[in-house]
Amino acid sequence: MHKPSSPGDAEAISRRAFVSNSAAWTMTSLAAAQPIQADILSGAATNQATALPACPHPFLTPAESFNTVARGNPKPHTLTGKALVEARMTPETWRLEMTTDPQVEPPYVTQPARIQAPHTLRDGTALDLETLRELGKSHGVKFIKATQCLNIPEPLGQGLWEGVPLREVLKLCGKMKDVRRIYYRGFHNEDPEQIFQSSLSYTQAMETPPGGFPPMLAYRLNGQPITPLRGGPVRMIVPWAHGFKSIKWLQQIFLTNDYRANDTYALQNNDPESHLKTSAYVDPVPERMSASQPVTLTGKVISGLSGLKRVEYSLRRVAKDAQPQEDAERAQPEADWKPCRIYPPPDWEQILPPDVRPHQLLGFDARTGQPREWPMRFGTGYWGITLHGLQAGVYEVRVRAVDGNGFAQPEPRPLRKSGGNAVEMQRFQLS
Ligand SMILES: Nc1nc2c(c(=O)[nH]1)N[C@H]1C(S)=C(S)[C@@H](COP(=O)(O)O)O[C@H]1N2
Ligand SMILES: [Mo]
Repeated sequence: MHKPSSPGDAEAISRRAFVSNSAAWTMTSLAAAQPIQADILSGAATNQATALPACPHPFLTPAESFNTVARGNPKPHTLTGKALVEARMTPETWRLEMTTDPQVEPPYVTQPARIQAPHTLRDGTALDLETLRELGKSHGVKFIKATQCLNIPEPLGQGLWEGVPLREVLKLCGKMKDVRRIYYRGFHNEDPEQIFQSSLSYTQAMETPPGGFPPMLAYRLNGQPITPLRGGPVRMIVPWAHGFKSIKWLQQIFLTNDYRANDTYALQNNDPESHLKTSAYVDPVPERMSASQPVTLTGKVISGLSGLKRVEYSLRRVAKDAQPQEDAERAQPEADWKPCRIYPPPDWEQILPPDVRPHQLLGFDARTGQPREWPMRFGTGYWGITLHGLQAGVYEVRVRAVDGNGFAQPEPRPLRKSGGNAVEMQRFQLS
C-alpha cells in the first residue's frame, strides 16, 4: 500500500500534474503571500445530503496516546527511580550542556567554533530546568504541531508544545565566532552506539519569519510537564521537520563550524533537510458493509510546508478478486478526483488547558483567537466523505492531498527518503 513509485513513474506523473494543474498554479501564485485556507465544503458542494459524524480524532492527542518512536537499549523512557535520576532525566536533575566542537578539517573547516560562555556539567554551568522555565516567563512560546516520522505513513499525534525558542537559549552562550551549525543529542545510556542526534543551521536556529514557529526547547505538552515517554523533561521541537529533528531527552548542544548535517537519519539514507509534507491518510474501513447504508470514510491530513488546498477522493468498483493496484496513478490515470470535506476547527477554549487561551498561540489570530490557516500549517486536520446509493460490490477508495501550489500527492516529493508520501487506498465490500 505504501510502495514508493519508481523514478520513471515520478517523471511521468510530474509532467501530467504540470499540465492538469497549471490553472491552479496561476491562481495560487497571486495569493502567495496570503495564509491559505483549505476549502471547507458544504454538503451540497460535495453532493452529500447528510452531515458527517462527529470528528473521529481529537485535535490534541493525549501525551500517552502518541505513537512512540525511540531507540536505545534500554529505551531511555523506560528508566525509573535511581536510573532515571542518574540519567538526569528528572526535572531536578536535568541539565543541558552547550559546548563547541574543537574539530577542524582543512580545507572544509579551517577554524574551530568558539563561544564566550560554554555551559558544562564539570564547571557547574550547565543549564537547569528552573533557569529554562524562568527564561520561558519572558520569552516562552506555545504552538500546536503534528508529529510525523519520515518513515511511518501515519501521523504520530498532535500536541500543544510550550517552551523557549532555541535562539534565546543560544544567546546564553554570549559572543560566538565561526559557528555554522548546531548539533544536538539526548540521553543515550552512556553508549556511543546508541547516540541519536540531529542538527540545524545557525540561520534556522536564530531566524524565524514574524509570527512563524521557531525551533524550541519544550518543557510542557498539552499544559503538563513532558514525561519521559514523550521526551521530557526537555525535548527539542523543530516545527517544520519530521520527528527525527525533535530530539527527546535533550542534554547536549554542540556548536560547530562544520557546515554538514550530522543527523543520525542522514546516515540512514534520509534527506536531513526534508520538511513535513502535505499528505492525506485514510482511517481503516471495515472490510464488509451493508449496501443499504451510506458509507462514511474519514482520515487525517497534515498541512506541510506547502500548506493544504484540499483533500480529494477517487472511488472505483473492482472485480471481487482483483489484485489491489499499488500505484494510484498507474491504476487510474483518468481517476475522477472529487473533494472531501474538511472538519472545521473545534471550540478551542474547550480543548486547550485551562490556563491557555487560543489568542496566545503562535499561528492564531491574537484578536479573534482563531487559527490563521485551516487546517493549521504543520498541524493535522481531519477529512470525511459520506457516499450514498452505492450498489453491492467491491470498491477501492483512494485519497490524496493537494498542496497550496496545486501539487497532488505523491508530488511534489515522491521520493521515499524525503518522507513517505504514497496515495493511500482502502478496499471494502458492500453486500
Ligand atoms: N533521543 C531520541 N530522540 C528521538 C528519537 C530517538 O530515537 N531518540 N526518535 C526520533 C524520531 S525518528 C521520531 S519520529 C520522533 C518520535 O517522537 P514521539 O516518540 O514523541 O512520537 O522522536 C525523535 N526523537
Ligand atoms: Mo522518525
